[in-house]
Amino acid sequence: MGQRGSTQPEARVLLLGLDNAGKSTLLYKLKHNTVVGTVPTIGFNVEMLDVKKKKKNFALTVWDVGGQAEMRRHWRSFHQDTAAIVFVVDSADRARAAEARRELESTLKSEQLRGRPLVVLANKQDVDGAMNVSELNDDFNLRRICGDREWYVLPCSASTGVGLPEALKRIGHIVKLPSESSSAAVKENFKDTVNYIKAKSVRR
Ligand SMILES: Nc1nc2c(ncn2[C@@H]2O[C@H](COP(=O)(O)OP(=O)(O)OP(=O)(O)O)[C@@H](O)[C@H]2O)c(=O)[nH]1
Ligand SMILES: [Mg+2]
Repeated sequence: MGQRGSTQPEARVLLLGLDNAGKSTLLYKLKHNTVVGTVPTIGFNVEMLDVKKKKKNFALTVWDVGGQAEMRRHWRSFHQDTAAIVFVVDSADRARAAEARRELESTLKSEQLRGRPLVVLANKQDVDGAMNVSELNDDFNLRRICGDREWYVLPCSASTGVGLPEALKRIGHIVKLPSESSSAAVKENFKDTVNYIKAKSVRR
């Protein structure tokens, strides 16, 4: 049963990114379609968003965790039960792109996030000179750091709202609902077993 006492399925999404990337602005724009003045998040914000998948309604519980350096140490406490990761990048801040990439790369190494789908949002596209999606893709070397998980990079502006409907739709598509995750877990177990058998037979 969902947190709200309904039988509507729910999936948990983790919103991460450096401080000032625009995570909280994005969350409240999605929730209330308005730009609220934000302060750096100390701790986290959590909101539920209603989305549709295959004509069914479900709820995304979105956890927006503060991105300041001292907050990043706590990100791993939020990894458990995450159905999808959304990593927000300030595309206008080229000077911090390497720092953002390092944080994403280290996050993706988490065992609890293994195989979880990822959406990278190239935020602040309204700012002149912002990195576009293909620059970000190359700069972050996403193909390498994402491995075999499902991943996408999408442009957006949390301030203007451009790209947000597409981003939400994509997140809704990639999230595995509890019923779907159990079949994904079965497939994952199957893959592990096959790899184990292969490794054993090579050794002989
Ligand atoms: N121009 C522009 N500014 C944005 C955009 N999104 C967010 N901002 C601004 O960026 C600043 C930081 O936004 P936040 O949403 O507080 O950033 P955050 O990622 O939640 O930061 P932490 O809570 O410290 O991790 C604010 O001044 C926002 O108004 C955007 O798409 N375009
Ligand atoms: Mg914030």
